[in-house]
Amino acid sequence: MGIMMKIYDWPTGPYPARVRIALAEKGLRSQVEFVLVDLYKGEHKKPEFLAKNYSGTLPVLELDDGTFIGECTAITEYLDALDGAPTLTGRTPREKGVIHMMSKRAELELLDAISIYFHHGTPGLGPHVEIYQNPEWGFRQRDKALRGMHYFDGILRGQPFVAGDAFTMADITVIGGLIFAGLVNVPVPPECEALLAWYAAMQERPSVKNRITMSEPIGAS
Ligand code: GTS
Repeated sequence: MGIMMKIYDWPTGPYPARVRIALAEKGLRSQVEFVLVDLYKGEHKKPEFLAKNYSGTLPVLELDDGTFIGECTAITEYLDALDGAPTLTGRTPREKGVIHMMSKRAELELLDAISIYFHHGTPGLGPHVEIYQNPEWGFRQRDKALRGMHYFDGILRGQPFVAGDAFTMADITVIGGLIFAGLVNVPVPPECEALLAWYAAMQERPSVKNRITMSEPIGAS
């Protein structure tokens, strides 16, 4: 018995991956039902979905009281707070501040930049969904993401995780960025050795490794 939540999601998507990883880290998989929203059909831009999330993006969490929570950061904060023992978003004011900063920085400098590259510098989700594209903006954002990779490499040369000594939401956000970078063929530059080593270790974490298959019915083999 537990709270039943719905997550509107796209199983292989980099942003949905962030919430899938958080769910697994918190042991909440059994309390969630995944609802597929087809990005390539533009289902996330239809009025029915926009009523759930004005921004027209995935993932979205629906609580059993009908509340919708969009934004990976907000969803992760909610999930992490549920058991009263936060592990991903910080316990002390200092931890919370640093983790939030580094996660936001991972969005601004890496994940969101790669996402803009995908939507503007590549065919993205196709002509039905990408109604405005600005390739120059897209390529600039790809360059920004490459600079971001160097920034996080520098961080990881000095500490084991993105926000310090422990795995947190900030690591999950960088993982999302590198998943997206992999999908759009923007590899981590080979000189970013610390980032590459960290990412190799992250990919061995069960929450990261099993994130796509986790939406299969529990007990399915
Ligand atoms: N700021 C949002 C968040 O953090 O939740 C961004 C979410 C986002 O961009 N999600 C992607 C999306 O809905 C999903 S995926 O690309 O990772 O699968 N993209 C569709 C679109 O048209 O922007």
